[in-house]
Parts: sequence; C-alpha cells; structure tokens
Amino acid sequence: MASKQVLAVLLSLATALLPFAMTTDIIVGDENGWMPGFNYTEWAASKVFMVGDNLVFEYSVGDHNVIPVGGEEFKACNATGATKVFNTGHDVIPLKTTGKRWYLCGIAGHCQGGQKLVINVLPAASPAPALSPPAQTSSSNSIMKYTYRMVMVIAAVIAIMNGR
Ligand SMILES: *[C@@H]1O[C@H](CO)[C@@H](O)[C@H](O)[C@H]1NC(C)=O
Ligand SMILES: *[C@@H]1O[C@H](CO)[C@@H](O)[C@H](O)[C@H]1NC(C)=O
Ligand SMILES: [Cu+2]
Repeated sequence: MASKQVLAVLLSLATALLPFAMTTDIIVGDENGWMPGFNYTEWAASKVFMVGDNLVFEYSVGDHNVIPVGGEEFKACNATGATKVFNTGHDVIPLKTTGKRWYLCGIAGHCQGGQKLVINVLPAASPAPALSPPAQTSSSNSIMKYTYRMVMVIAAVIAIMNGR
C-alpha cells in the first residue's frame, strides 16, 4: 500500500475510536483559575479544546463572573449586549460545537486587565492534534490527548500488521 493510503487508513481507524475518548474538564488557567493579570491567550495556546470537553471556570463567588460574548465584543471588552452570565464560582461550560468561543469577566476593569479567554473548539474526532506534538510540555491536557491518540494509532498499526 502507498504510504498515503496507509496513513489514511490509520487516521480513519484512530478517529473512529476518538468519539469514545474521555470527556476532559479543562480548568481555565489551571491552578491560577479565572482572574485578571493572567495571559489566557498564552495559556490556551498550550491546550487542545474539543467538542465534548468541559470548560471549568474557578473563582471566588462575587469576585468575578463569566460572560460568553462575540468576537467584536471580546476585542472591545464589551459585555453590555450579553444575555448569559455565569457566576457560581465553579462554572462548567460544555463545549458542544466546533469553532471559536469568547469569554470575558464582566466586573469593571477585569477584562481590560486580561481576564478574557478565546478558544477554538476542534471536532471530537479531529486527527489534527495527532499529527503535531503538543505545543508546550507543561500542558498535561495536550499530552494526555496526544498520548491517547498515539496509542490509538499504534493499535491500528498492530491490527493492520496482523492482517485484521
Ligand atoms: C499574551 O501572550 C500572547 C502570546 O504569547 C502575546 O502575544 C500577548 O501579547 C500577551 N498579552 C499580554 C497582555 O501580555
Ligand atoms: C457593545 O456591544 C453592543 C452590542 O453587543 C453594541 O450595541 C454597543 O454599541 C457596544 N458598545 C461599544 C462601546 O462598543
Ligand atoms: Cu473578574
């Protein structure tokens, strides 16, 4: 078989199994939680967000909140038109569809102080992350997903070599 065909077979096998992958709770900011003065853009660059994952915002009740907004509102730190506000201190937001999501804190000055998060949600079965190593070794989330996919690919290789 040509190597491209082999790759295609491996990817489809691996991705076929991915919908059964575990849901990951992704704690926004990791141990820093949800606060101003933290670079969530940099943080998000070391993560993989996939349909089926949960975003979890952790903070002291009353100190912050979480408001989903659009891209323009995100840029302008403008939540005046927002319809939904999360404020439990432990907000679990399921990522149900692919594409960009924008969140900011609506407490005065916090968004301007960096308390804003934009992510790109990948399909649950996306093979893309399997082809490139995790961006940063500090991300247990990426390493976990990367390792999981590599195990799937290796299992597929073994299955093919056994003629199954
Ligand atoms: C956050 O990090 C990104 C990527 O490293 C960088 O481009 C950006 O300027 C940083 N933002 C702030 C406010 O420091
Ligand atoms: C904030 O966003 C709303 C719509 O969501 C818009 O009507 C308003 O003009 C915006 N305000 C500023 C200052 O950009
Ligand atoms: Cu805040």
